[in-house]
Amino acid sequence: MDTKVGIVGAGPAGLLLAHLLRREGVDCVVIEARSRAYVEERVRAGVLEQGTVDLLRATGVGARMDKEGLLHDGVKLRFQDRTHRIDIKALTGRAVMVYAQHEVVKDLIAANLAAGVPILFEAEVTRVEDAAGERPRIVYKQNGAEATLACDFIAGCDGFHGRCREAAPAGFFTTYDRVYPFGWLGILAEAPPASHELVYANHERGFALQSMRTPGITRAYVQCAPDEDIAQWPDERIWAELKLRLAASDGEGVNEGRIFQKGVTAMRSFVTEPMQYGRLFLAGDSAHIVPPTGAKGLNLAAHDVFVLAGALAAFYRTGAKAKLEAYSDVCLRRIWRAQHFSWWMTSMLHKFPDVAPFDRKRQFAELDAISASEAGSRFLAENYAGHPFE
Ligand code: RFL
Ligand code: PHB
Repeated sequence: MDTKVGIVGAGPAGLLLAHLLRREGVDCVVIEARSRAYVEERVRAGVLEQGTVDLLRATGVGARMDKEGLLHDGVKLRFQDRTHRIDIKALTGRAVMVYAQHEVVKDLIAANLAAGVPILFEAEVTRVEDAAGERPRIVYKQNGAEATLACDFIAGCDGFHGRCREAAPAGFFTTYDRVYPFGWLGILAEAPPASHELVYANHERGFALQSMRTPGITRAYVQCAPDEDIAQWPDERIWAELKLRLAASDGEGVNEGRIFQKGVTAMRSFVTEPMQYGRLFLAGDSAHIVPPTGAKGLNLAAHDVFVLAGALAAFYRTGAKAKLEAYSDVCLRRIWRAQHFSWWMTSMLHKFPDVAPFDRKRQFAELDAISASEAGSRFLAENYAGHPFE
């Protein structure tokens, strides 16, 4: 089998890239290790930046998002028994959309299949061959048999644990990373969110976040150990902790309901440079990870493939390689700004183990400064809503 662009991974990065390439008339094939049902139900992100929303709308996959998603003009910071609302709309003219990542994935799978883009599910890529040559190959296993897809280009959209990065010789990529000494225990519950906007809380017992999926479903997280044993967290303990950490005399409290999903996520920052090796281009989590406090991961993946699709389309139209050669630099500038923002939000809002009293006081002073300063609040709002796609 052969194609122009072989895409490894049917997460948001791979599926959106396929969708954008198909619209440009560039043939591609997507190869995904998991089943369609698995990727369509995988619970992850929930907040789309303005730029991501605009891109989905402009390319014809925004209809269900506009119907079912929740537009948010602000977010709340809660600390030392008070709440400060960041008015994103007033400060930036922009907004964010609460719409689950797996709903975006469903919409993109449906659009790709309807347009005839092949997506091979339950096909695990075992290696990429000759990435630096003219005709690289993706080797994968499906139904117990090995098969090969020859391509002009390969897009490594296979997430943090994917295989594509290994296609470059050892030492080719430089990686930068930081592992945080905590994780998030996340839940989904049948309960209307007590606050209609997201609440990020820095509490003596640790960080907590109240988010949502629909007007009837609360998404919430509590800071925990990175390797937390979920068995130690019966539902009553989760609700008790959320109530304590999200409490404030000017707050809305927490609404309880049946918890139907629980999971623990470790937190890290990670960047691979450059994001290209020969004819292999990395995009999304395969190239970079951010801690979720800034809600940036999915949005960075969308921006990467927006740039990559434009560069590949230009190549097939005119043969010009300049945009492909600039791919890594264009993406990395936004990625590092998002790395800084995600690190900053994470550092400001979590309780670090064994934190010195001085640093705890400094954290609250920082939250106070951001809240009291229009410039400070605007900096947070601009980054949260996201800068326009270049
Ligand atoms: P994905 O989604 O991991 O998809 C990679 C796909 O590649 C497949 N794969 C392979 N396929 C074939 N052969 C192989 N050898 C393969 N190896 C892997 C995998 O099965 C998978 O389908 O990466 P992608 O597309 O780059 O998308 C990135 C996003 O998923 C991620 O950045 C976000 O979920 C991060 N994130 C958030 N991002 C936001 O923008 N806003 C948020 O509010 C937000 N909240 C979050 C988050 C991530 C979280 N977790 C669970 C890490 C909240 C959480 C709790
Ligand atoms: C979510 O709703 O899952 C969510 C929201 C905001 C974040 C991270 C996750 O920063």
